[in-house]
Amino acid sequence: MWDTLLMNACLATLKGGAPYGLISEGAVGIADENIVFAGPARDLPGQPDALARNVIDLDGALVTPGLIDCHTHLVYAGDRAREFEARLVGKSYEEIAREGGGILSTVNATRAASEDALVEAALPRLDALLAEGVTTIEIKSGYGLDTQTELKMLRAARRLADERNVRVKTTLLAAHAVPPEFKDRPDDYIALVCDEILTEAAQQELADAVDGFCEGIGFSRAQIERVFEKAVSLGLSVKLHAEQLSDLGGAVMAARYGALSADHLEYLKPEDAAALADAGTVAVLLPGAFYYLRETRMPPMEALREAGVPMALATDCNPGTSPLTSLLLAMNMGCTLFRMTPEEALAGVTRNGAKALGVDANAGTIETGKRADLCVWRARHPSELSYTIGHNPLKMRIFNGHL
Ligand code: DI6
Ligand code: FE
Repeated sequence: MWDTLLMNACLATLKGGAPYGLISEGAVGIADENIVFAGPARDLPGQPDALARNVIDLDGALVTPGLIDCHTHLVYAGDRAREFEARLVGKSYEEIAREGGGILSTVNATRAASEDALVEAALPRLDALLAEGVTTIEIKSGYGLDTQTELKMLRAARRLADERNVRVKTTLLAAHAVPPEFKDRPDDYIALVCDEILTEAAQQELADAVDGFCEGIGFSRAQIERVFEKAVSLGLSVKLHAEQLSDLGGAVMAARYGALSADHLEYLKPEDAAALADAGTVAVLLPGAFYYLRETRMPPMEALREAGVPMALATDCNPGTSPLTSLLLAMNMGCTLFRMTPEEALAGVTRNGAKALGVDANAGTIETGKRADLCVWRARHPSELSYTIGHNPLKMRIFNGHL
């Protein structure tokens, strides 16, 4: 006997040839934590009541994979509301960063906070995401910039998975900014990242991947390559904040390292999309940051599409450039600001989000054998998820087979 059988569902499986992998009059069977049947109800191997202990009639409601937010900086202390004010009277994000505000102001607050305080501060943000159906989230460090605080952030991120029903993937982003102690000595800081922070994080199994900020106000391509070399030698996958504010060729370099993803990409040259496609590197688009910084240059969407680069969408939830805790709003922004189709937006927070985290064997589509992470929506068609603003149609969230 299966545990649960969802009947009379409109399934957006995100798999197969039909748009959204749509199956109307669909059914999903769940046993333990896994999907054991997904398809048209007429293909069920028996009568519903004989198949499962708990049969639920969804009356045609939409079912999607559980949502995946594959790029967040969810764990941090403090806020940057005053910086928001400063930007509104004319200061740029880069100016604020160069004056020691920006990322470094969050670094000060995060260093001063206890691990418990970081968990407490992150929980309301996490809860907002879960309320919209997120079942897997990536969380980066990067506001510690010293060994102790980077590890504290990663431990806090891991603890969130004990506090709530959610899968957490952690990413070490020690190469986010140059800390004040290393002012004007970025290469010495990169040495600390490689020789100590990365090694410790790997040894304590606190990081699932390694990220960097390749940017004028971050690190050069050569500096990030040193971090990637070390990460690869420790068996960790890599990803990169690339081409957000300028083109330093970070995405192509990341692709050379077989990166899971290259993120932002507003300044990516159209001809560089092919390198991402060849490496299977996912383009993670972050319209929240684009919106919040009032950027005007769009990622090269047509080139990404033509090259066949898988596109994911995420909140980039962070205190400076994207204080956004709604993945549904990110989907709408992906459509309105980046001209994604609602189908691309949904694939971006499911199938391709899973690929960006290297968890596509277990998540991201509704398929037999995958974990039963599912959302049931008060909606009839998947385009509705991208269509509304500020409306949360989530009806039921199923995590690891549990309703
Ligand atoms: N790019 C971003 O958008 C965030 N980090 C990064 O490398 C911003 C982080 C912040 O401003 O706190
Ligand atoms: Fe980011």
